[in-house]
Amino acid sequence: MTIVITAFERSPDGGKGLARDMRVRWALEEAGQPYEVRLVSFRAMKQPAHLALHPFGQIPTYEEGDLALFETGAIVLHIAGRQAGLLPGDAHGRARAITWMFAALNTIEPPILELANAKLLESDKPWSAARLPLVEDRVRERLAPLAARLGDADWLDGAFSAGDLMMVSVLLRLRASGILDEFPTLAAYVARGEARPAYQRAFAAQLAVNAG
Ligand SMILES: N[C@@H](CCC(=O)N[C@@H](CS)C(=O)NCC(=O)O)C(=O)O
Repeated sequence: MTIVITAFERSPDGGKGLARDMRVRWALEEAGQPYEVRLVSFRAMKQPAHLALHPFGQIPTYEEGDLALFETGAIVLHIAGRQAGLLPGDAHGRARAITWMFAALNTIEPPILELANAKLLESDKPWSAARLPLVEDRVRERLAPLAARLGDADWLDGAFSAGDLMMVSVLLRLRASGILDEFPTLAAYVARGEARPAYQRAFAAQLAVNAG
């Protein structure tokens, strides 16, 4: 059955891997699953046809036959659960990999999003300059224990898993801030993720949309 995901017709980052369809493309590439992409404009995302797929009018969505999903965590978990390679075979390893997916989305991503919002949406506010260092420190407070846990390992819990895919996807949005480079082992971890052939294929596909 054909898998169809949605992505930005015109991504704000020019298709450089920051829009969240990237993590779904990456998971599909890791799983060796072919997929098609339906591009949507910002206007179309808020129209009834797309809202029926995604109640919050966002991308990405995932359709496969009569199954329609939104939320990248749920989509990546669905993909990972059906193919070998993204989740360990043993039940405990699998549960730990899923825990890292939730940690990426619930613990690491929120302060990173807060930082992006502070820079993009609040820079003209009179209190912005005073608030920004506080927001940056909240990111560092999450990265320090993550770096401590990773130590000098390649991946968070043994072999590469959907937990690493999600963590790398979340962390790479930090690169432009310079904060990632304050944690060299995390910067190297992200680079390891980006070097994976499946990531490279997904990146090229996303870039091609915006280059056209
Ligand atoms: N929690 C959602 C977030 C989805 C999300 O924020 N998507 C962004 C693109 S990266 C979007 O559609 N932004 C446009 C908008 O919200 O209008 C997920 O992980 O899927």
